[in-house]
Amino acid sequence: MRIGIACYPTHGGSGVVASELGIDLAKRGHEVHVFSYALPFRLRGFYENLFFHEIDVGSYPLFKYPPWTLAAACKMIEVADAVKLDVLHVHYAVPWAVCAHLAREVVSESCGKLKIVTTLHGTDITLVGAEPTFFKMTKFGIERSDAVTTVSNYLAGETKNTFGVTRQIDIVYNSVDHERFLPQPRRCCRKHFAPDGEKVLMHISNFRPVKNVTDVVRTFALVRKATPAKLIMVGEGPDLPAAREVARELGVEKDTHFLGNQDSVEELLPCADLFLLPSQYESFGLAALEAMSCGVPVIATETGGLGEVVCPGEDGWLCRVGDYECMAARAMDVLADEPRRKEMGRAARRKAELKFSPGIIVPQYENIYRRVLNQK
Ligand code: GMT
Repeated sequence: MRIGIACYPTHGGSGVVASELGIDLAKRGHEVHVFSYALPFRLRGFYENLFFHEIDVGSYPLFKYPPWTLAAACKMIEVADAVKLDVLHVHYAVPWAVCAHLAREVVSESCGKLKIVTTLHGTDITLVGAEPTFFKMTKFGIERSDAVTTVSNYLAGETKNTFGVTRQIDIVYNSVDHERFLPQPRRCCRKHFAPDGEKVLMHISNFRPVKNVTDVVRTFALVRKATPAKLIMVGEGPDLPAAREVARELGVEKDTHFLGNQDSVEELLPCADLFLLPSQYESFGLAALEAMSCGVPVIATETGGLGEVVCPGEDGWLCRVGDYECMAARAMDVLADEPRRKEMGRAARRKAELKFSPGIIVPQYENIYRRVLNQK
């Protein structure tokens, strides 16, 4: 098939899912065309059958706000016409689903009817799309797509409740490349961050308020009181200064490493003993899954779709949102019993391989593409 994929290029789950899917589809022999306004960071490198189309808005004195969504639709039209795209798979409803719809309306007859698949990732439904400004546009995008997928059962329910849609929604979980996200550290980062054998806790996110990053630091400060430990914070975003401030207030700044954005988190994750994800809301929790694939147990919050990823007592623990004391207590229990921690890590790894591998997830998308192509 000739498949277009549109996504955000920045450090965020939807762009990662879209990029990894594009690579996997190209490896499986499909011709893949990726649309974004910059090269998504997980797409760096050369892949046969995979093409990148940059959306360039240009500038004009009249435009205070250059119309990048129109530019996106124009790029989709240009490529769909040129290569005869079969399917356009957009990731994150706002504004991609509407851009795709516009492109389909304009695309020449010669292309046939371009099919649109929209994957909803989370805040496109719970925050951005639910906001009055975008509500009707988001609903329109969902209703006009030929297929809609969500990344968890939870998000499918939220979509139906929030937008009152009754259409079929397919649930396709996030996947992880378990051959790249491995339990063995490839570089000796553990020694670098924890030279005296301290325990290592890690968090990765884009530090938006929904990620509740200050609770990572609060959890760590309690753990640090009980045992020598280091915290590695990966990512950047609006709440980074607040996280630094809490680390300073609680006296753990010397034991906390803020690494900023990192492209190859698979090199860092295996150095961790535990992964912390105290989100206020999480539709799936791709970062947790990537940690699990590296054999790292996860302490997260009981919110959104995280319960579909982490099984309490088996490969991690879940606590109520905001209950960092619970997270710290769970973390200390796990860290105090190394054989048990390792067993949880093995269970996490097994789950990543058996339930969330690309070999299981990618064919689910292929089946959806085939289904929409066969629809009248
Ligand atoms: O925050 C978002 O909703 C956007 C998205 C992103 O681009 O960062 O993250 C979401 O999509 C991921 C991939 O499907 C999910 O694993 C994340 O749980 C989800 N984030 C949230 O729901 C907060």
